Amino acid sequence: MLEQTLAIVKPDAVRKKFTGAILARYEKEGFRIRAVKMRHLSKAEAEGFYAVHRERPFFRSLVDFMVSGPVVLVVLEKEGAILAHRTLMGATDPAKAEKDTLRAHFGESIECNAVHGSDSAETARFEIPYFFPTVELVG
Ligand code: YYY
Ligand code: MG
Repeated sequence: MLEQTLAIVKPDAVRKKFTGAILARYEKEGFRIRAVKMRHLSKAEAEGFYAVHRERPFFRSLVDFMVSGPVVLVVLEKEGAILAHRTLMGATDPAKAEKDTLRAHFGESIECNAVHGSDSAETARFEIPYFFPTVELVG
């Protein structure tokens, strides 16, 4: 099934100029980039985006990190995009991420792990419109 997923190039990867390499990898792996924009998230936006984690011990630090610099927000499309992107990202902790995954290549720590990806169809249905009103999805 043709699916869409939300990807975020996180502030650590943008700072290190990995945006181009990450977007190139998406195209190489057969994803179609349906929308892309660079934004510096507000604290409220980052808190709302990660609301499912608000009781977790890492929540404050995660929000501070996500607003520490610009991010690149991307809607990717492909057959089975959600799982395919999670596989391409690798484990949350870059030290445990499978070889040749984005987090293995570009992540530096469990917090500064280079990329975000929706983890289910339900999550994608929340995350995509959170940053992209339908009208911005072109092509
Ligand atoms: O979906 P994924 O990003 O792989 O991990 P989540 O468990 O949803 O956590 C979201 C985000 O929180 C993770 O990418 C980094 C951060 N985080 C953390 O800083 N420390 C942890 N122990 C777990 C997650
Ligand atoms: Mg997650």
